Amino acid sequence: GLNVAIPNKSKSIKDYQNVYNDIAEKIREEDEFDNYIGYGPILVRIAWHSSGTFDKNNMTGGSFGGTMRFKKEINDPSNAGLKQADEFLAPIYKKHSWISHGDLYTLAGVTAVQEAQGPKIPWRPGRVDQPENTTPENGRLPDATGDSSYVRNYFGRFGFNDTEIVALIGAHCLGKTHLENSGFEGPWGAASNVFSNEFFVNLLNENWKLQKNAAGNEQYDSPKGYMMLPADFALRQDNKFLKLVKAYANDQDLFFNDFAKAYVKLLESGIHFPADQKPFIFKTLDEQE
Ligand code: CCH
Repeated sequence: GLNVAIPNKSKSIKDYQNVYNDIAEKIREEDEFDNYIGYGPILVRIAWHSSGTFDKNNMTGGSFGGTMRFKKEINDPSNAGLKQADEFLAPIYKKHSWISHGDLYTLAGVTAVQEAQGPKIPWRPGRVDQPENTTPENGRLPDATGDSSYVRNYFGRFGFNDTEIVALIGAHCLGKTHLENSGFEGPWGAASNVFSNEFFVNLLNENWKLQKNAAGNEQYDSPKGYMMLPADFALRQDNKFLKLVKAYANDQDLFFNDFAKAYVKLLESGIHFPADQKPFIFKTLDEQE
């Protein structure tokens, strides 16, 4: 059934801003991770994958129960590489052990977007750790070889429309694919630790060539060394998706606005928040200096 958020009454925005700050400072300190991309992208990915198990048809999965902390979920082949995000967060959890895992994973994803110069992401606490037997089965995350109808159908499981789908995949401005994790290799652009509309600009403007990579999987490669997954390239191959790709390539503010709304919805999938629970908007480290 629908999970009802239970915000911790003894905690205020200050307590969560402290967790935010500890995550943000650790991102800054450990900037050498993944050849100086840093931990931001992998934290966005763990927030999305802990939410991306949601299925509105039977109201299971999602970020509420924090089940990414269990072996069965972190060892899902789709989550390859995310152990490093979990390990990054372990000392943060140790220091603030009053926080639930679902709140921690999603707050880390919010911190990472904001600290990478992305939009403000309003965030609400109240997820509650659930026992291991509530861990969703493996295989609920998307297949990177999918075409446009696969991608539209996949995100239909969350109730997302075309705008939300295209905006969310714009998070691929961050980070890279790793052959050893996913069987794909390379970054989507030049600034892998800056949140921007670069994914859409590159998707439209680069000279893409479908090639087999070292793992034998087909991916789109550009002369500048960028890549696109087949499921990314699908956004060019469908007229409704393409219209949105062009809009975001031309207008970063529009992308930031639509991304923030869709990301909040993703991170809150399957959770009912009390009507009077106002979201928190955190300050970046820069804004606090
Ligand atoms: Fe993604 N993503 N993603 N993705 N993703 C990968 C990496 C990142 C798909 C496949 C992959 C979203 C949607 C999709 C990030 C955020 C989001 C990788 C490489 C694959 C494969 C993993 C590796 O090799 O390490 C597919 C398919 C879809 C949908 O169709 C959404 C939605 C988000 C967030 C809102 C981020 C960030 C990364 C980079 C991680 C890193 O380690 O650098």
